[in-house]
Amino acid sequence: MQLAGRKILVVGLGATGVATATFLVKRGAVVTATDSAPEAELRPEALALREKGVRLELGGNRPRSFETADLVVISPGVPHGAAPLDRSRELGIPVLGEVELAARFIEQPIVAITGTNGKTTTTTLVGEMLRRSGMDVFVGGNIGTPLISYVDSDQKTGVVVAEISSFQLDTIERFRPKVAVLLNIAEDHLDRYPDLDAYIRSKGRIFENQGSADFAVLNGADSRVAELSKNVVSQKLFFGRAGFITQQAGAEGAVVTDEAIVFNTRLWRPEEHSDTAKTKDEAEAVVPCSAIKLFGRHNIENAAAAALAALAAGGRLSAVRDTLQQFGGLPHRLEFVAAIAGVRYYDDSKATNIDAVLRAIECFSAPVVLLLGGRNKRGEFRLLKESLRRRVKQVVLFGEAGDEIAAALDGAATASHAGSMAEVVATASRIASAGDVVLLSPGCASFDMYENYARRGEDFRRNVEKLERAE
Ligand code: UMA
Repeated sequence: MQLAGRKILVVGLGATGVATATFLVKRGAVVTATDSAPEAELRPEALALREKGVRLELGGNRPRSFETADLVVISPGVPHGAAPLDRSRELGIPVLGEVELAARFIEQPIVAITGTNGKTTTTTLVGEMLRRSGMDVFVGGNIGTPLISYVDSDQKTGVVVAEISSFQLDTIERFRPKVAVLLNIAEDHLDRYPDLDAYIRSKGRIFENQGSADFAVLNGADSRVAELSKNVVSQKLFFGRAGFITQQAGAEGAVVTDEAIVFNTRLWRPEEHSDTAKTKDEAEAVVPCSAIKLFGRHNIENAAAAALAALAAGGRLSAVRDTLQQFGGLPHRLEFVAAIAGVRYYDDSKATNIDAVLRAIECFSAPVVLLLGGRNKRGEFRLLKESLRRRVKQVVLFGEAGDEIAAALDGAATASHAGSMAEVVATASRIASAGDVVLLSPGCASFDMYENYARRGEDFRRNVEKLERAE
């Protein structure tokens, strides 16, 4: 792809825009970068682009820049249907996302992971499984480091493992992962998509450029994913919970039972360890749940998907097993914080949609005091009612959406309201008794009170630790 001398407009100056503009200007493009936020709100790295020769247009978009560029590259946070972008398209100016741009320069096989929940955990697992298999791996994308930074670094790894969001899929054209994983689809981001179908279509795009030599790892127990799988032409590997998985007869993949992941795939390659197979499980393609360190049933499903993806990408069985045995999870995802007076506190701040909250509640057999709230992404809180009645002792509501959630729950659980996180934690600790679980699984975005979900989780931890010290 020719970049030198081309007039390229970069839209959005967060992590993606900064990395994209840096890459393009180094390759000789004439780069203008624009952000709707004013200068005072941008990070120093964005402003430092001026010294690299990038023209900045801040605090709004100049329509003319969208009409005169040779190419427009947008960040995932910029809605791809925004008016100035439509104008560029009308004029025949290509509009690409950063992932599409990066992928055009990546020759290595890409393992791409998408889904509403579990993307980051699964991406991390796949990266680790391949690393332990002796492969040189780059892990990036929605997980944090933009793919374009990998291209820019001139680093050449054997494989690229990328977490890919629906926002990033909205602006692909030729992006073709060697292995594409779709973990699940639940209601999310309805503040950005016109309806759920549009979000589902976006997720399905991860497979659209694959061919018969590629692999698709699909959740066969998720009806939306199963439906999308009908149009997938690559080699399908299904995973999912026993009793729910609906796959074609003879389909390859992995079934998750209460006790284990049972694999049924030629990728298991028993010959790899036939001389060294120490246990019956190894010979029989079974990984017992007791050999998986991650907590929660949904994580066993993520583990199954990660194992299939890693094997499809050439990973070794022993590395898959070792990783599952040793990887205990990521911060702010059902992360154990402390046990105080017999009450266990968990930080699941990353749960920003209803499905993630349901998954979290299901992980505990003990009564749960659930902390819900933040900025609603048009989530349907009434869908929590049944689970709340069965498992939740009380809810503590906070943030912008507190009242709205109370109305949607309609008395399904006793609710208290609190303001700051300090009040939320203090209220929860008064309600909980020994044996209970206090679970921050807010079902909302954090932006009403925090910069991001991580800051919210850290504030929760700080307040729980204060409580611990006061004991
Ligand atoms: N902006 C505009 N015009 C707009 C909208 C935004 O100029 O219409 C500007 C904002 O003022 C801001 C910049 O764009 O300065 C932000 O761009 P961005 O939102 O794309 O943020 P980045 O920092 O580039 O981070 C993005 C992903 N963010 C989003 O998708 C919202 C990061 O995922 C990702 O790690 C990073 O690229 C690298 O690939 C975060 C995320 O929340 C973790 N993702 C969502 C999720 O996981 O649910 C999809």
